Amino acid sequence: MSYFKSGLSRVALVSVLALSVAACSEQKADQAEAAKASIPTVAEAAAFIKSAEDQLASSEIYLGRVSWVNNNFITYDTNLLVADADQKYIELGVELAMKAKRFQEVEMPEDMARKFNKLALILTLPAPQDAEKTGELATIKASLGSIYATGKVDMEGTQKTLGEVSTIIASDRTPERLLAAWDGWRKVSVPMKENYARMVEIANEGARELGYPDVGAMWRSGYDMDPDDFTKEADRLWGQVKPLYDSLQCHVRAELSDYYGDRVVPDKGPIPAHLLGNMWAQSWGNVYELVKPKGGAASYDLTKLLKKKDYDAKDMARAAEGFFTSLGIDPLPQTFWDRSLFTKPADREVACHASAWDLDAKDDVRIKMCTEITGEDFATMHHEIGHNIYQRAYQNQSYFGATGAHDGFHEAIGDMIALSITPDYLKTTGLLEDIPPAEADIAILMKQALDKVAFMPFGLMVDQWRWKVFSGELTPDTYNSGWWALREKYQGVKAPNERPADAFDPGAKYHIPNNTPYMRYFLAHILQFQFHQSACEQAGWQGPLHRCSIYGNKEVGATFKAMMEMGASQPWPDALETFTGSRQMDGSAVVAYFAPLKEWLDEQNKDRSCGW
Ligand code: X8Z
Ligand code: ZN
Repeated sequence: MSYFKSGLSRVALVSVLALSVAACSEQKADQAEAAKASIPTVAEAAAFIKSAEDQLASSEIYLGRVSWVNNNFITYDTNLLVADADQKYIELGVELAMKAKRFQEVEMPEDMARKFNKLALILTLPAPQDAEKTGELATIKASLGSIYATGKVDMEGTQKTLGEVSTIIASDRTPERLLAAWDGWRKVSVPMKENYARMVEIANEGARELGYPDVGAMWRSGYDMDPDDFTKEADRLWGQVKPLYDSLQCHVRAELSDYYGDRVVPDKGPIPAHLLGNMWAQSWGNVYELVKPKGGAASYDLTKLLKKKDYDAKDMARAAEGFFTSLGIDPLPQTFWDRSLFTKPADREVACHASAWDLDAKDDVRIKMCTEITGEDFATMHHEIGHNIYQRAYQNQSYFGATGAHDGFHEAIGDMIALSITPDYLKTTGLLEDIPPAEADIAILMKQALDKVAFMPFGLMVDQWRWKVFSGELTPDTYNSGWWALREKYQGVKAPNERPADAFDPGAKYHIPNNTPYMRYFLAHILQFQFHQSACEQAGWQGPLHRCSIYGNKEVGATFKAMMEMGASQPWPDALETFTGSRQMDGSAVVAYFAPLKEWLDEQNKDRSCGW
């Protein structure tokens, strides 16, 4: 849905029209002249978009600071303040996008048309031009975010935080206790449902005023391609990695069935979601011990290594920063260290879900993370700092260019770096002493697949669900059943108990109440392997991809930086090409990375009946 045409494509369009109406009457020509007279000039369009950039930038910085305070200190008052700032920001975004329609017929340079198209997509959730509804939307948003962040589970006579019940899911092996933690957390989202439905209604009204069929269609329009083609593109990428996922699901199910018994995990059908080591069954690295290859050389346990060397949260952040600086990228500013939140404060409510912030569109970048000393959070630390590094890299782009090439790029930067955390690299940091031999490769790949491959269908299904919600295909009555239908279809995972009629299980996942689009993470899981493969090729690496680390490679750093500095100033295929030479997202790097594991899995699975 892009209605702003650059001079070039507009000329092409006009000439086609001219052919088909060759015999038009004089009267029509007069009308065309009149219409042309009311078209604003390019200079007016330029002035408008410049002023829009300035207004949005300052409104966004203000909203960012208020949100930062709210996220670090959740109270009745800061919820009100953030709703108020958000209402003003939404009003501004909608007003500018509506006014921009006046310039739709202007023939303008490519880069200006690109800015106009981005202006229409600036709000994740738009509102109609109605102050009351905009206020209602902003209030609901603040409330949903706060319910999620402050949610507690009544369990074993105490009130447990999400962090605490997540630790149970990660490490406990008693099905009853796992179920209590899993089910308990899903009580937190029950009260969200009605407000969520109202929010969808208001935002859809806003999307329609802007010219989109619904919010889902609007989200699919942010990828420099036709929104329908984007849906097909996501399916195509999933098709590339699905055989690998199917093999992994089959093996994990069989091993869990051996461990827990057929009564808890039948060796057919979907896997019950409470047994996979993660509250949302989105990554399965925490059940590695139950499903790892038997015998053979052992891998290493990053959590143990970090604890043995007494790492704290800031040490983990310094290690992540150190990887980027080894590539020739500038270190983070002192204010990052002074203003970030690295650990969960004991005395107040904060939003613990890890996030990276850019407070002034320049150097005031920060993270907010309730860091635990685990291998999982070591990777998340690289993920978050990757966001900050990207933000600083594109800081010299104009307002609309100062963002990720697309949102999947933003999520892939730090993850790609974390793929270079190999045994060799860990040895150079002093964390690991003995490098595991080649016989440990399947074990190393298994751990990685449990985190990364297991994630892919989850990454894909979250917005499949939301697209159906926004289009009206799912209604409040079918929100929950529709969610579980997709969980089963894509992940081969099922609810471990009968879900209550009032359940709103999607709301128990951060990105639903907080309205963060999720397809970005699926794309990032494809892109990070594509980036890694290309980086290793650039480095002249000859061995298996999972043993390749680009640590210290300034040549790779230079092309990586060149891609990051472009931000979104050009269509994303240009950015991708700058770093990888390719203009297409491609899942074949995932397949290549895990090829030895796939072969091993298929051997394990040969007498099992796979699928669900
Ligand atoms: O939300 C995140 C990051 C912040 S952008 C911690 N991730 C997704 C999730 O946790 O569900 C990273 C991987 C997927
Ligand atoms: Zn992220």
